[in-house]
Amino acid sequence: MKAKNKMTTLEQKSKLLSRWLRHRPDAIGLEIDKRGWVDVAELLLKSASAGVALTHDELMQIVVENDKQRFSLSEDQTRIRAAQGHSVDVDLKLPVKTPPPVLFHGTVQKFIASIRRQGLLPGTRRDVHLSATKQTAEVVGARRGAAVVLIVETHPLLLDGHEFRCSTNGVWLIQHVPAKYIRFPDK
Ligand code: HQG
Repeated sequence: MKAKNKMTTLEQKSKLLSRWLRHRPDAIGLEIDKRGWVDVAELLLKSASAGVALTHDELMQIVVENDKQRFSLSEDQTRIRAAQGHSVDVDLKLPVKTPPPVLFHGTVQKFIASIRRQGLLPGTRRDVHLSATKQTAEVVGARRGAAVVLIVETHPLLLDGHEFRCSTNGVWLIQHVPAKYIRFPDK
């Protein structure tokens, strides 16, 4: 890591932040609390120790300019957390929220047979991620190949007691979407 230090761009630092705050705080010995918060001063120190020179100004720039607003600061700005996408065991305590009638999930064809059997599962993350717009779901799916967009009607899920939460950056989160609630594209 040290040798690459000079090459670490802001975008690379932002990706490292996602990794540390969502998946691998242990990679640089960071303490993450149950709500996903990490102390900003500790983050800067541990990042430097790991060979990634991240200044306070750079961190603030990443938080403000991140294309998906992936990071949130505490009110007093002393702590930072990822807005969603965690695989580490955290509970962000996001309030339950009523979603719009239809949400979207972007995926790829190779997962469809399994999703038809098991519904949408969170995999390694804490929650299944759903998008408010078809366009966003297309972008999410396209990370893995030709996007397939599934439609989730939320009303029947709400009637059956399923809970939705919405991250501060607008990603809809749910524990599981059984297959019967999913509309698959016609084939
Ligand atoms: C699939 C990015 C087989 C699911 C994005 C997806 C998003 C199943 C993959 C955020 C399945 C999980 C999350 C089942 C679900 N059988 N495959 N039963 N149920 N899948 O990355 O939703 O840039 O954990 O369709 O923009 O792709 O990181 O979730 O393809 O908002 O901020 O299993 O990550 O945001 O993949 O993406 P992921 P996702 P960031």
